Amino acid sequence: MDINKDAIKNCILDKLNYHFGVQAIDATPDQYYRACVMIINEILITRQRKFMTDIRKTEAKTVSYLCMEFLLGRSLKSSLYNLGLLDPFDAAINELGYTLEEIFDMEPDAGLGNGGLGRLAACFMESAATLGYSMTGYSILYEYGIFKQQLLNGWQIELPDPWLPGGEVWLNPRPDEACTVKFGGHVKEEWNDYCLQIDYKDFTPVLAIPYDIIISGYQKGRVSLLRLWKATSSEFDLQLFHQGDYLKADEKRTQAEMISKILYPPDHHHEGKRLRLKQQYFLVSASIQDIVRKHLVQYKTLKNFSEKNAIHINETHPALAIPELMRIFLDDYCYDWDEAWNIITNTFSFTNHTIMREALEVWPEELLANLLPRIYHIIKEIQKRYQEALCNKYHFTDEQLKALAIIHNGQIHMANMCLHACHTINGVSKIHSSILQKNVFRNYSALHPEKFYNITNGFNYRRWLCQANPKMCQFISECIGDGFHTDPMQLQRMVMLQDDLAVLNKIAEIKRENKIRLADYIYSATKIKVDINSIFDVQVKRLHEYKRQLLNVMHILYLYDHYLQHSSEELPPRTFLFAAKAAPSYSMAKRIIHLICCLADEINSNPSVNDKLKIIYLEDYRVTLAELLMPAAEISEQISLAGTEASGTGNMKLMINGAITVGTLDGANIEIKEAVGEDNILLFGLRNEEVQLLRKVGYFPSIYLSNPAVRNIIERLNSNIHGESFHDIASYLIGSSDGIADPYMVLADFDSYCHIQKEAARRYSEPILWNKMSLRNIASAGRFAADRAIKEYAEKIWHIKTV
Ligand code: DL6
Repeated sequence: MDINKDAIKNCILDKLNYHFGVQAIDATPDQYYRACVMIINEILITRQRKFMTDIRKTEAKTVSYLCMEFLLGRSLKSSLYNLGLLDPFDAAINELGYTLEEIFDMEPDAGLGNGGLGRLAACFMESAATLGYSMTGYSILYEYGIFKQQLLNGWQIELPDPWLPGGEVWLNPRPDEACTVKFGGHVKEEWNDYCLQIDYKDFTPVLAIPYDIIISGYQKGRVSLLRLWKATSSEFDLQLFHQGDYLKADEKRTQAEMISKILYPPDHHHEGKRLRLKQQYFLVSASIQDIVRKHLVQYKTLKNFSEKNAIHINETHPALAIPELMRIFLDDYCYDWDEAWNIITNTFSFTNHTIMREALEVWPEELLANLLPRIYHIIKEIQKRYQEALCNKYHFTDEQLKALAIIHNGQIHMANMCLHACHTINGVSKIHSSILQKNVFRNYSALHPEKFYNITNGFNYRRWLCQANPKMCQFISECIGDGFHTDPMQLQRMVMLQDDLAVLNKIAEIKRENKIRLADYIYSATKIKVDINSIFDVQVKRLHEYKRQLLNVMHILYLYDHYLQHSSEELPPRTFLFAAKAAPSYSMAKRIIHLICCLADEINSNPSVNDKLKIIYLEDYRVTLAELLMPAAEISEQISLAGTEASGTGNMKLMINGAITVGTLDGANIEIKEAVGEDNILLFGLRNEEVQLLRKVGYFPSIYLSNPAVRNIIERLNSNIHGESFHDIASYLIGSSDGIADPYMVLADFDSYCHIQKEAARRYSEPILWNKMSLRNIASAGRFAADRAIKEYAEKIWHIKTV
């Protein structure tokens, strides 16, 4: 097809006619959106076939990326961009009476993820396609993505997020490739002709149906495949139905479909825990069966399985993929244990994305044994052989053995299984990888240091700069040419222009336009007018104690007090922007949201300060909102306690859009500092070693009450913020009488944070200096491209080549 404006217009008219039965004049924007997606999808399907043929012909090794989350956001704009079709679609849609922006707004965000982990997975899919690696992502087709957040009187309310009406047009169902996942029941093992026969009875079958989303690479026609599994059951009890028990007649299907109902069901109760385990096994069993099936179609043998397949376990959630592949080799293909284990250990790799203990998953032995009896047997056997090998080889103490054990104290430790079975283990920034080796996984890394790598995260800059900030992208192209679209390191050439005033002014002008765009949105969402001349100071990320939104709040309280007392002092006005969701059962995080909202109400309604200070809490933080926020941000708040944030990728996206990081030496901030140089980042706070030392000697936050500013803030929290007392947060910060003190040491970093914020204000008052810093940040962001990260995974971990 010749893809020009007229051809596209005709295709749209055809889709409207044949799929929706309407003429152009009667079609709604939603129907136009769907028609456009159908056309793109057809192009992508053709490309996928072609790419698959190339992969098959070259017998290229494929990576399967198993992850509970893929936070895609919207896909229409990015697909058009990568296919080079934005302009002809824009022209065609304009002739039909709409703008492309109006059509883009019809698309719901595919919120199939929580935050960093899921967004990283989505970025990786695009990079792999752009670079021409064969990559399939596997996850679950959640009917509801992460909840929609509403703020009601400053309290977070969670509402369901039904993304499928509107999102389903991207899905290509492949029912012919469905498979069955088995839960519960009883297993009997028998040896028969030297082969272990497994008699698995009374299990509950769940049907896994694949739905594919095709993700386009930039130019060159290559794609990645994201295969999402929907759970269902074909069992229907006609007798019960005839008897009038309609609900029971369809109960098996309802039960099965619960598995793909929502992302991360709350697990603070037994049923929630069980459902999460079901989800994890459902994902890995369906995916591993699929990988094995595809392999056999092409190679007819499993002997070369690990030469042709890399399987990546992203965070511990998909760790059951290890015993599941063992199960298939042993039970379905009669492999002996050692042969199967050898293939397994050459196939799997594992990335850890957080050092928060709660994310290192542990399952009660009894739960796993009941729900997945055969998998439990296999895990026990893995554990038995592992412990024997450890005891034969090393003289370990019981403590050391315990630390490495896969099963211990009635619990199954998924991270330990990953360490043992995977050929490589990596963290996602230099500091995080080093903490994994020296601390979290120190016992294992002492045995196998050669397995550990670092691959610092990356992000899809074609989305977060080129598409989200098109004017900046256009301007960069005018300055250095457009080679940076495929070679991000070329951004560095911008440094040559750092003393060119016209360039600096243009960067400031684009930032201002982006601020106006955001201010319009803020006004439409909140009816609050923000000052375009104020510093847009942005903290957008999940709400978690370790990310220390509370430190930001303390500084705002400090400034507020300062302005009340020295109203004439000349500091640039500031707009503090927050956006964050709290996990539904995380009460402290919800309380912090409430505090920020109360403080916002108080400050925004106080005429004596609100020309200097504003706080905006934007509800329902999601990819589409981030795409509006990042290009308008001037200060990027990356203020986690050193040693707690694995990497962060928001820090990278803000940097490439010219925001200056105010940050601790944590996660990828450290590498951002290396990239931009100390003069172009505003660092503060304790270093990781100092945090560890303070922890060792004991953190006694009440000593910081000797600082009058801290005392004032604590008094303020205890007494009244917009009519409410936050004494619980005050005692959390200074440590309560029962000895529980803020583990993330907010008060310890408060002074140095205020100091660096003053410095930020000072530099902002010198526009040339500020704009130069901004340019240096844009220019130095190339090394954080996901393209670089994916190349490193491909070379160091997966050993795959471009097709
Ligand atoms: O690696 C991606 C991203 C990091 O940038 C963040 O620093 C880290 O917090 C995040 N981790 C998770 C953990 N998810 N679980 N479970 O999202 O990963």
